[in-house]
Amino acid sequence: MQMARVQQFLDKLKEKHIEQFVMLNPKNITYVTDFTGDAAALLATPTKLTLITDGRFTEQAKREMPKEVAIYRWQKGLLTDTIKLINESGIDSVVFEADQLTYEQGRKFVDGISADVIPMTGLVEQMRWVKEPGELDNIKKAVRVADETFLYILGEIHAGMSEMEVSAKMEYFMKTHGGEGTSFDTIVASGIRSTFAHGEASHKIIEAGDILTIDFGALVNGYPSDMTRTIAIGNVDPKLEKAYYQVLAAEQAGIDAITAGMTSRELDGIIRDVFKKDGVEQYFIHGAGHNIGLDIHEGPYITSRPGEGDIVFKANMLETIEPGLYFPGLGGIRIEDDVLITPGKSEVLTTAPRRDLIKIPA
Ligand SMILES: [Mn+2]
Repeated sequence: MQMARVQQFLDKLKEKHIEQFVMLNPKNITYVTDFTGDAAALLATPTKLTLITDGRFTEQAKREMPKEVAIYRWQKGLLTDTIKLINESGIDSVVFEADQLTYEQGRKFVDGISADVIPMTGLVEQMRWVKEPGELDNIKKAVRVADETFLYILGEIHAGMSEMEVSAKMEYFMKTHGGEGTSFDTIVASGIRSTFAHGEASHKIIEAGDILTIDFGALVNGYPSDMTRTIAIGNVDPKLEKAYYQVLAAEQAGIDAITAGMTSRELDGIIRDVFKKDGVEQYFIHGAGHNIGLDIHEGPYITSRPGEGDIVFKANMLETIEPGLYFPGLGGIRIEDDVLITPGKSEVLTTAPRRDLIKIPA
């Protein structure tokens, strides 16, 4: 299967008339070659692929990559040897992933190469947008682990426990139930901390009357899931309880609408309109969702931003839909599910309960 991915990439180089391409984004390198280490560069011409890396990774690279990809162990430094190989190849122009280098590295790279140097971003990233069956299998497994983790943690959470204990228990569960890690540091934000849309677990003690947002995911074969649930510890402020159902309605509107052929902007509008009708749109302070793949956040994003908003969704993209409302000084609500786009009615992969605000007896 992986040789097909290599071929797809080489075809892309031919189609774009790229003489030589320097891949520096580790996830892009994983996508094309299956190599999962970091600290590497992939030098590609339409007929030859060379992975440049160091002694820590040569054995791993041999095992992971198709044998058609040559391995070059650098002597002086990753960037220095990459520049040397480019200069020795005698080509006239080289395209490189410009968003992967610091200013200093970029200057060294451009100054050191005798051929024309052309910065480019997004070529491989866009190849990654639509998921292949093997990728979808991994994401579905990662979603299943996250679903099980949520049901498990519901039985564990109680007032008096710290956010950190909740996240530690969840992460232990994920790693012992089919996950190899977490998609990102687990967010457990209780009470007033739930207004931090990305409040990673702290040592705060969860108390009766807290609203609690949990945003997490499991990693399976390098692919993540991403889910958010908000629950209550006993009775919470009625404004928050009301907001739960407003967020749920906005999310459901997005889930019902998302389909292949629609633009990101259209979907963004449908989700935001639910909040506008209720007059609460100013409390929705982040994006409405994103594609997931080797990176937890990938394009296309659900957005009305110029350019990005015009992107048309395709079947087998995997978008999260994750509206939220955050009231300063009070608390925040977010609900997030992973949705597989199809030409018809899209498929919600996550199954953890969300129809009613779950209240843990305090
Ligand atoms: Mn997300």
